[in-house]
Amino acid sequence: MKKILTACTRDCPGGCSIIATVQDGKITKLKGNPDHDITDGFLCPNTSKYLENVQYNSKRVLHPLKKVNGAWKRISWDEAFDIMVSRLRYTIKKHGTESILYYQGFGSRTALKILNRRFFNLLGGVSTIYGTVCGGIGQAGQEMDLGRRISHDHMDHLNSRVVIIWGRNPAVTDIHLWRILRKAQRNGTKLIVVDPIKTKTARYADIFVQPKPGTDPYLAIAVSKLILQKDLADKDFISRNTKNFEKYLQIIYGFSMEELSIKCDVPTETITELALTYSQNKPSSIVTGWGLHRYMAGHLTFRFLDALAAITGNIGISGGGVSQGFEEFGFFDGSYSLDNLDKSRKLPMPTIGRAILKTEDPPIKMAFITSGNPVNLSPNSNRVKKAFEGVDYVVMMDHFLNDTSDVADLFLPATTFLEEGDMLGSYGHNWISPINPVSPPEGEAKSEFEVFQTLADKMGFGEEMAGSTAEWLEKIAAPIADMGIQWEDIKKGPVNLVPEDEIPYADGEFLTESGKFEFIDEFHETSCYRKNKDLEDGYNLHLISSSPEKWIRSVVPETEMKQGVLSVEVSSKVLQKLGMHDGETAVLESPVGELEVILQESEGVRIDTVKVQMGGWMKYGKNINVLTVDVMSEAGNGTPYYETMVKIRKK
Ligand SMILES: Nc1nc2c(c(=O)[nH]1)N[C@H]1C(S)=C(S)[C@@H](COP(=O)(O)OP(=O)(O)OC[C@H]3O[C@@H](n4cnc5c(=O)[nH]c(N)nc54)[C@H](O)[C@@H]3O)O[C@H]1N2
Ligand SMILES: Nc1nc2c(c(=O)[nH]1)N[C@H]1C(S)=C(S)[C@@H](COP(=O)(O)OP(=O)(O)OC[C@H]3O[C@@H](n4cnc5c(=O)[nH]c(N)nc54)[C@H](O)[C@@H]3O)O[C@H]1N2
Ligand SMILES: [Mo]
Repeated sequence: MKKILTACTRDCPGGCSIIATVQDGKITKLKGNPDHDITDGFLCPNTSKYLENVQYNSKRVLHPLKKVNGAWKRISWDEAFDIMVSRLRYTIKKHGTESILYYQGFGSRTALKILNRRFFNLLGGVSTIYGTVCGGIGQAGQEMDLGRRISHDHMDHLNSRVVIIWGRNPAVTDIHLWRILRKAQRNGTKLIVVDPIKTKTARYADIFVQPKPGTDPYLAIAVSKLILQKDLADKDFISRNTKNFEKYLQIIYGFSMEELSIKCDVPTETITELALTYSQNKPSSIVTGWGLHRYMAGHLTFRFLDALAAITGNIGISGGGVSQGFEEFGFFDGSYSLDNLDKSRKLPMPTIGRAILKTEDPPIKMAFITSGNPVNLSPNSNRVKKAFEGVDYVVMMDHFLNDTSDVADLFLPATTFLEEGDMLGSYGHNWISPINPVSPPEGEAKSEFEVFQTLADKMGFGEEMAGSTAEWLEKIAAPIADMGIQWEDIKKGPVNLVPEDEIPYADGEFLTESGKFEFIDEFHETSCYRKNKDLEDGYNLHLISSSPEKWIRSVVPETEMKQGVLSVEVSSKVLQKLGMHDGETAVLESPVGELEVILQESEGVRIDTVKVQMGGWMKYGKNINVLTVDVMSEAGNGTPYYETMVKIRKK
């Protein structure tokens, strides 16, 4: 029996350090590493089941496959490489390198993935993607106020007297953060949850606030206005550290309390309770989630939350802050991607379907997709599917034949993190963890690193990609070595690269042009995607499609995917109005698509909202993204999934 230290590379802020047990060549157990403050010796229910759901799942593909007359046929790696090389050569000769699209998803974000883009840049600069289907919108907002998004270490929330969990559901999506927040609560910290849905997290809240979706800017303005009116603001902080305060005041005094309360549909008593609790129990922190990013003008929510923290002097102090996410590649030398050569054309990730369809000179003729399931998870899935169907040749690398494989021509079996050597940063904290191979690859699976190295060899620029994993990781980790931690040390165990007690902006030096905290100084109320038109057309319910508890995004084991239709949670009042009942099959319709669903009565959902789980597969009729609208956010090149309005009709 052997125990090997490694890390979980799944798309989750946890970035857990893992101890894997191997017995007779088989991995028998995954356990959380106790020597990691955040992982704290335990794993989420998802990764605890990784061995049966992914690693040894009978549906995992372990050999290259080629599509022949619509059916997958097993081929050898030699044949797979021959196909890729001849396709690449032909496509480049006929249409130029930019007719090739490289789409890198979020299924695994490890250090070596930087080299995938190196391959495509060396190839001559293909089309790649910009923007994001995940965060981005919030970063843009916080950069305007603070210069850079820097979050407090999770451990610092233990120093808060109040934590507002705003648009996040850590009880489901980040149980390691959740455990820390619950510990704070047991020590006397008040937990406030702001979410249009009464989530699992909300059920533990001391105060739960349930605004109308997408109206958080108004709620934040209302709370700030009350704090200022009651003279509870931190005047010192405002005068010493901020810019644009007068203009900000003009914005917030442009609304009456009643007007704001109506806009966000939160009673003034609740706004008062929120304002008093937050401002009178300093230090107070705001922990924001991805639910806030998924709106056209989501950056404004972040700007008004930053402003709320600034007027109360909750910035730059322990237990304060407006925390969001961390930079998973922030400590690595990303220049090895050669993206800085900027030779490539970029297509927008949030509207990838539309972009592929309209791109000319040259059009997209070949696509490579790694660690992503764009046909399932990009908005307006039907359009994305049609777009990839129109591409002559699609190569994908994954573990499973998911919705994207329906549009692929060649499938390459990827190794899992348990079969690879690599290094992991996290978007949920500042720890770096080693990834060590726990067992040899199952079947003929190969790592992305090996595939792109081999392909580079065959395309004639092998020496530019040559080197062992250790050699590349050492190069990529050079910025960490400059901090005094060598790659050899990282191999031994996880390290936190920013001390827990290092508080963002404690020195009052902001990274903005003025060096001060810059309040939002202009606010236009037009930032809603065609909502008025949607309402006229009878689409009167907000569609919130949030993270599933049992799975990570679309990584649902097909062995578990039940036939049947997607459940939609609706309020009993909506059912009454429609003359429909719990358990009834209905049609959910949006301006871009429709889906047969089963209605599930839920008191946790507002009367203007419906809630579903994302990640269900299209081929099982369960993909909610056939309804979501594909538009680009106003700032941050993000994806406003939750701007989609829907209606329910009888089947
Ligand atoms: N189990 C599990 N864990 C995951 C994932 C998974 O698929 N499964 N996915 C991972 C990924 S990729 C990410 S990005 C993170 C996301 O982590 P979270 O941000 O915690 O999760 P979400 O479910 O995306 O949405 C957060 C909450 O925002 C709320 N919300 C929606 N609209 C609004 C609004 O207008 N105002 C407010 N105040 N709240 C709103 C939703 O109701 C939801 O409860 O989770 C990661 N962790
Ligand atoms: N309606 C709706 N849609 C959403 C969201 C929402 O809230 N609502 N949230 C969005 C968010 S936050 C995100 S992050 C995106 C996620 O979008 P994607 O990144 O496209 O989605 P995943 O389901 O995580 O797909 C990752 C794929 O990578 C594969 N994979 C995992 N590990 C590896 C590996 O090591 N190598 C290779 N080659 N493949 C691997 C998995 O099997 C899976 O098929 O979805 C977005 N889509
Ligand atoms: Mo995400």
